[in-house]
Amino acid sequence: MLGAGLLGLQPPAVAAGWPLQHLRAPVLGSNQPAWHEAWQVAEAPLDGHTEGIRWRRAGDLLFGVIELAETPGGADLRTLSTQAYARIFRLLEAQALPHLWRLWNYMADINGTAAGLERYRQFNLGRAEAFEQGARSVVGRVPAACALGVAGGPLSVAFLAGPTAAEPLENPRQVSAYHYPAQYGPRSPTFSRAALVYPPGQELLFISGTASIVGHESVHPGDVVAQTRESMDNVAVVLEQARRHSRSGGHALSELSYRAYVRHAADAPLVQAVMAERVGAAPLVCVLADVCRAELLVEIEAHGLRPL
Ligand code: 3EB
Repeated sequence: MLGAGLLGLQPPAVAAGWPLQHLRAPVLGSNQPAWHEAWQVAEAPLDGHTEGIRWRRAGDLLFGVIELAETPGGADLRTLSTQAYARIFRLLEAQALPHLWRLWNYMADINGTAAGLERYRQFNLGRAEAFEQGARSVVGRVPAACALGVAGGPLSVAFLAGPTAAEPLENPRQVSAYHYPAQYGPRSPTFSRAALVYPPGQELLFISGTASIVGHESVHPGDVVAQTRESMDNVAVVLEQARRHSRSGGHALSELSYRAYVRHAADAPLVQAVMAERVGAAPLVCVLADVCRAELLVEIEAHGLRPL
């Protein structure tokens, strides 16, 4: 095991022997109360704990998790975001594995406002500042990611890094997130729409959290079915971009594994019905989470693995 994500409200029964990101959110529309997403490797792993990052390295793959609690009177979310990323960048330099492939960002109250700025926008500020302080580009060659709100708990950032640069992909139907106009906050989000990455002998496609956004605008406010369809239209277009760059023959919609973040628990059956229409019986887990724009009701991410 390189590392894992645990989805569900219950904390792990026993402490994991590997870095584990616990997404403290209810699983929806399933009789399984908890799900694991496990990243398995063939090589013997090396464990580390550096500056609060729990990490594991196997060969040239590195997975890690950092959780930073927000304490009363302590650092704000912008500062914590900068700290989390700065620590990750230092670890990657020390391990000589500079290339971030995928990030999973979770935080409490993502749509709440503090000191006049929405907390997601504070996170974007802190993240962009860390990329700049780490002499990393904030446009173009940036990792795939997601950023969601959960009911409480620390800022939690998990990452997968490797020895080669990820091939970033964008969506021609959408303005690149790193070029969103200033109406969405003082600093744009730092992520690509998808990334193709190459663990030994494999091609791994990460499709970032994908929402009902066309150009840079949210569409279908209040209509979760239309938002899910629009999100999947975006996923399909990103997948077509991936096919053009793929070295493995391309990934099919029905062969990916999906995660849907759903703002209102009651919407889960509607999201599941649209997903069944679009991806058939492909693996799907729905979790209750807040998307980073208040009008967005659903966000969908996916990954696929193919042998080379
Ligand atoms: C969007 O397209 C929806 O800030 O890392 C999706 C994926 C979204 C990643 C991030 C945000 C992020 O803008 C939100």
